[in-house]
Amino acid sequence: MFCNQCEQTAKGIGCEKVGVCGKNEGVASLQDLLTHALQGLAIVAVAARKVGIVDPAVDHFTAEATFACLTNVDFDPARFETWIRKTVELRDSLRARAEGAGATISNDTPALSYRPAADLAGLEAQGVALNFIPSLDENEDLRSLKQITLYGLRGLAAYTDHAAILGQESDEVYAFLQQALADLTRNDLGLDELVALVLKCGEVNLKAMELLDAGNTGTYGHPVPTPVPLGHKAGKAILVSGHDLRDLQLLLEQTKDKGIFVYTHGEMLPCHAYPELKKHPHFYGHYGTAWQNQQKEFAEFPGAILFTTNCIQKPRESYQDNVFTTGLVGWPGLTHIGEDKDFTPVIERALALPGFPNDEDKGEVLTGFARNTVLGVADKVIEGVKSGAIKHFFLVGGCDGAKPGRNYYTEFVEQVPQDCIVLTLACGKFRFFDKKLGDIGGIPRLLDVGQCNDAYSAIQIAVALAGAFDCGVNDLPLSLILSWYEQKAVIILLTLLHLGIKDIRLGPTLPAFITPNVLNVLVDNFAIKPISATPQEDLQAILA
Ligand code: FS2
Ligand code: SF4
Repeated sequence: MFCNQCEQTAKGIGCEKVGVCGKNEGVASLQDLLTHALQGLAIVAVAARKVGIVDPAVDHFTAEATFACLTNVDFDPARFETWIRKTVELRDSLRARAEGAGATISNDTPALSYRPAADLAGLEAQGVALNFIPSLDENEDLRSLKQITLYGLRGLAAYTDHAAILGQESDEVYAFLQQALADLTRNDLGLDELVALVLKCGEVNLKAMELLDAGNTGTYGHPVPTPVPLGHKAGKAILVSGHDLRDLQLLLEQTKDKGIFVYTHGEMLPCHAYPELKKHPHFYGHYGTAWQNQQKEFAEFPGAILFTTNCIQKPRESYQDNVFTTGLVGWPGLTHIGEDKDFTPVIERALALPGFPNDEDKGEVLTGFARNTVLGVADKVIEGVKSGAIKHFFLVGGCDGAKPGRNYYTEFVEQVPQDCIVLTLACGKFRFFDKKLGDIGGIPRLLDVGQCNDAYSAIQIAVALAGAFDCGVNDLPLSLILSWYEQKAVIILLTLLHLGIKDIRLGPTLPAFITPNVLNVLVDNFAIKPISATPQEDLQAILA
């Protein structure tokens, strides 16, 4: 296996024997094989589009299966086998229809003629034989750009799938996903064309995130400022992790009047701010911090745990019977709740477990500062900047992870001067989410915009402020201090680059899949920079 798609990749180079995330060689090979098969399906889908055939089932399947290869989503070999076989079935049936309508599709890439082996061991051997990442391109800079594209596509597919679940889809997004997957099989694309493809990923992702924002706010209302308890109530308990709002909604409906309190974990925290979710009286509080602490935190949770998306880690024996998965997330041996979303097994498990013995007050945190709320007080914000009461905004957000260097983000927020405001989003916020930073003229100094899935909201805030000050986003007193871990962070970064946003500081380390030459392109065009050794250095440079 060779995988270097995430920030925790072994030795900062690549996972070659087993993933630091827990992915074994078999699953890594199956993910490579699935991606290869999806490229064959994508080439056929592109050809089919040209003769007027668009298949919504193929489109949504492509997004789902691409998302399944994102870090920490699915570790279950059996499901990858199902996806690989289905990909080839869809490819062959769509091909027959497209050719029947006049399309010409040659067999000039192995992805088009690929035939799955008879069993799982055979599939894994096929995946190993692909040598997928090294074979993307002989030239390491072109390979680097193809990897950025592929990982960006996995992030794009995640947002596309989330939006589709809430009924928001766009043919433009699906068509691009397929075209880009197909383009990655080509060996005639040069540096400039691949840089353009990378930026196009960012552009299309803006559309995907807009759709997701429309899905979330259209279904559940605009988030409103909401205090969220960090303690618990006496009683049975279910913890919901991941990112999926619909799963949470359905679970809240199915647990009504059952004497169970529902808690959020990790990226689900901002769900407390949606009117259509917060209206449930048994939707109580937030438990725990970011994904990388789950093995310790889940062991201490006295109820059932539902994982709706990434980031799952190997469940410890002490709590594995309490953990359930749904949607694309999976771990072999755990009970998976299927498309019927019947959460009865989760509820029964919660009722069988002890729950919390007593009420405990551990304070609260504020969430709900998505675009509607922040822009609702835009006049106050603008006045604060004009009067000098607000000197600067910092967007400190992105993914959390296990590296000790991530303390940088905690210290950064602690050291932000009193006349500055911190906007945050995604699970990186757990480095400082419970800090009491006070307010400036009634505007809290720490504003939680939402999940990584809500990056669109943060972009809209920046764009609206730039409009109000009649300047570009780069001219605002705003700096982006981002942390990355997986491929949703990659695609958000590409969207920011597409928007021409400069001077982004990125950490804790730069991606292993970016070569020095490709980094030079990014530095020259976008002045992107790694975070410094200490927050003091960066704060001084920014505020000078
Ligand atoms: Fe955090 Fe993990 Fe949200 Fe990422 S919970 S790192 O995949 O999606 O941010
Ligand atoms: Fe390694 Fe990350 Fe790939 Fe897992 S996803 S195998 S940790 S690079």
